Amino acid sequence: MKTSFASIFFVASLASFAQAADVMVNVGNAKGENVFEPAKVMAMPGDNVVFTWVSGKHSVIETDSLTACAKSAKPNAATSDGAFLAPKTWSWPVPKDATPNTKTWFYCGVPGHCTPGTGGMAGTLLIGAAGDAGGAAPAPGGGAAPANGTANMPPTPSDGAAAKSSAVRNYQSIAAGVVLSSMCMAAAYVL
Ligand SMILES: [Cu+2]
Repeated sequence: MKTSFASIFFVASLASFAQAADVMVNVGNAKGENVFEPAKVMAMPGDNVVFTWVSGKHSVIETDSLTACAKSAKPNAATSDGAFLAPKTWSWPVPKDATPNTKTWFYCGVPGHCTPGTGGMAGTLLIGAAGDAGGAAPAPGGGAAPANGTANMPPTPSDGAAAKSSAVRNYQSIAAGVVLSSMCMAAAYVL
């Protein structure tokens, strides 16, 4: 009984970290350069990579390498369906069943912006795993999935709550997430 109760909270706490996020990429920049900024991003399955045209005329097409400059062979390859002038936004929904810890790429199909074999206006999309944070890709070595999920615990509340008696703390800290956090710790222990 205790185990299942804790497990429910454990799953609930993980779910709170699994909400879809928008990962932003600029298409072109204020200097009018043919670039994606940042050119390397991480998104979780279910996130949206939101491309915002800043300058120039560009497209966004999924590709199978950083220098292929050709549409991905995947049957469901993502594409902005044409080249557009700023202002324009287009969202690439990362499939919920995308495989964590894999990469895919995107390039601009406007002639001259990406050169096969050389690259150019192209970028990398890392598919994150549980415990990763979306956004600009982390430095190499960072973002590895934790072995037991404890890295996903909410931050411990400040000292003020801890100084109170445990009975009082249990009631007062529900909003602060302490109960959720402790359930989470318990679940991590029993699972
Ligand atoms: Cu372009």
